[in-house]
Amino acid sequence: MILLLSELFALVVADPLFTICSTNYGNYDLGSPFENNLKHLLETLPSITSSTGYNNTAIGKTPDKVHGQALCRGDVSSSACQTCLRDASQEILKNCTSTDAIIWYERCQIQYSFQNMTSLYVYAGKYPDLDSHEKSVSDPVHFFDTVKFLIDKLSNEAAFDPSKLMFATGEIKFSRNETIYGHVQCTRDVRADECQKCLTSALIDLKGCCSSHQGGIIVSRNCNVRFGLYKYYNASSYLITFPNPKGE
Ligand SMILES: *[C@@H]1O[C@H](CO)[C@@H](O)[C@H](O)[C@H]1NC(C)=O
Ligand SMILES: *[C@@H]1O[C@H](CO)[C@@H](O)[C@H](O)[C@H]1NC(C)=O
Ligand SMILES: *[C@@H]1O[C@H](CO)[C@@H](O)[C@H](O)[C@H]1NC(C)=O
Ligand SMILES: *[C@@H]1O[C@H](CO)[C@@H](O)[C@H](O)[C@H]1NC(C)=O
Ligand SMILES: CC(=O)N[C@H]1CO[C@H](CO)[C@@H](O)[C@@H]1O
Repeated sequence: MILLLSELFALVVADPLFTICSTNYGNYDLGSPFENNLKHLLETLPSITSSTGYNNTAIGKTPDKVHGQALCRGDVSSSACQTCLRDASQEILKNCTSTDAIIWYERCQIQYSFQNMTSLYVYAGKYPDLDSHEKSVSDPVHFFDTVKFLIDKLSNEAAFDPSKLMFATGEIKFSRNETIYGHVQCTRDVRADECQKCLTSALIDLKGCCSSHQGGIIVSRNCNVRFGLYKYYNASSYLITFPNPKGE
């Protein structure tokens, strides 16, 4: 059983959760200066990002300038971060020929664009396929109330506690034998209020896809949210207690 779970986990880790090759701005030409700048950028991002888990940079001159941004999940070691970003770089280059694209993995994400995305803030949540494979819960209303309580608390922490670098994990007891684990994260180029707004929208999407499931993930350009019944992250997290229902 343990082997099966870890095999499943390894599979999940290796595949992208979701890819968007934007169809809004056209494609770059093969062999063009844009493509060369993009390749250079994707080679650079993993090494400049892995020690802090976040970076953004730009390479080249307008109109061939390419902006890029990379983020690793906050609990991921610098070597695992680098490995994930290298895979992501290769995959996005292979998979997309658009001038704007983003790819999410379980442990990291990379985006690039012809435009500076630091000044763009747009929420567009996506449900990875993984979500549909989660089992159902027997008491969805109470279950999702508990998830919401956890994610709201973590969202406040990630957005407004600067020491967290926009990443928070936590766990909450649901029943005698079930604990819900969760994390939230924003890209560090957004303001605290934008981070919170992004996570609020993601929580609404999470309810839409996954409120009756044992786990769920929402990814978007500037923030990600996830919960599940097992501890999928690699950080110590503290137990959050749900307020006494009679006191509500
Ligand atoms: C991004 O990378 C550059 C070049 O290595 C480095 O000087 C900068 O401090 C990094 N930024 C962050 C936020 O880590
Ligand atoms: C998880 O933490 C352990 C101990 O700190 C570390 O050796 C390992 O590389 C980490 N795994 C990931 C995926 O970061
Ligand atoms: C992108 O926009 C941000 C915010 O407006 C700015 O601070 C940053 O310098 C810009 N980056 C580049 C490479 O132009
Ligand atoms: C917890 O216990 C309930 C009822 O005893 C059972 O249906 C459920 O599968 C258990 N959950 C886990 C995660 O073991
Ligand atoms: C060119 C290419 O491989 N495109 C694929 C990129 O990934 C998305 C999402 O997995 C697919 O829908 C595309 O067909």
